Amino acid sequence: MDRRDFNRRVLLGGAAATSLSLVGSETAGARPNTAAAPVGGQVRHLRLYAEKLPDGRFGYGFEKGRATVPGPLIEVNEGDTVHIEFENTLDVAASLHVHGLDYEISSDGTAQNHSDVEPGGTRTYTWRTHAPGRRADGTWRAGSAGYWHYHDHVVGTEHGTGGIRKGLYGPVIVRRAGDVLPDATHTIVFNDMTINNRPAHSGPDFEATVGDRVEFVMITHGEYYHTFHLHGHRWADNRTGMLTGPDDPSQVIDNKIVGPADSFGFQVIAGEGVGAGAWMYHCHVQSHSDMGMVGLFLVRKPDGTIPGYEPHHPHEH
Ligand SMILES: [Cu+2]
Repeated sequence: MDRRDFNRRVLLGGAAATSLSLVGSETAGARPNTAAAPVGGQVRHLRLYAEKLPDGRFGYGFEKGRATVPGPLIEVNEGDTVHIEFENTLDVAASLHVHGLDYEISSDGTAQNHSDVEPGGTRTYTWRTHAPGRRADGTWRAGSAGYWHYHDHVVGTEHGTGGIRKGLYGPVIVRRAGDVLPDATHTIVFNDMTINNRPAHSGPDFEATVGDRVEFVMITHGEYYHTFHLHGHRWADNRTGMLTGPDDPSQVIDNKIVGPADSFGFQVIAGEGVGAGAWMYHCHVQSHSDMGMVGLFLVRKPDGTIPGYEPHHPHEH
């Protein structure tokens, strides 16, 4: 997702997001590395559709006929409330179930409590978020900020096993006021033995220019445990993927074990200290990478070239 899509995505959040979209446009051309998430508290309205794609996959989309796998990024700030008017255009019941955010049982997205949606039906799901703070009993309550995700919970089985398998999943980012905003955000989902339900050895590949601040949201679904590895770049194993300062004890890593329904995210400066290149990311379980769980982080020089890179031909492996 590039900055243009970022603005579009933010605008989809409604009028409440205007100030954030202005940040993006005002800094276009300059590097918006220091753009930061605002204080939350907005009420946003989204529409989301579940659709069957021409190739048989299922996807979520903000507009009819525009569903994707993974579904679109839903990005909010701590304190925001999101009302999602969900329309199910599939010929089977489907739903929307989110991880990490606050929702009442009526927005759980399960058949058990009748919060799923029949074919052709519509339902509004409400997600709330909160900033961290001290409880009345003195203990500390975590805020909602984090890299989370949503998925179907009813297609195929009462756990949405068939819906997830076909592609009904997507990313959610809840930002804390002051969090650094990236130039671009990309979503990588290890789902069974695929990445984003794509054929083996076919990416997805993501492009950037040296110096871009690039954010990755990494989600896992399906039957297997994997390890996520990115070449040439590292991140901190904490909420944001960034160290808060010289004394932050978070471990810095370039490889992380992940299992079904896990999610995490991080930002890197493309090519920092290492330069342009076709940097692999892949599952590091050897048989999995050999079977095609691999894609490229294509980091270009300012002149647009990528040293040593010859575009690969996905089906000739
Ligand atoms: Cu794997």
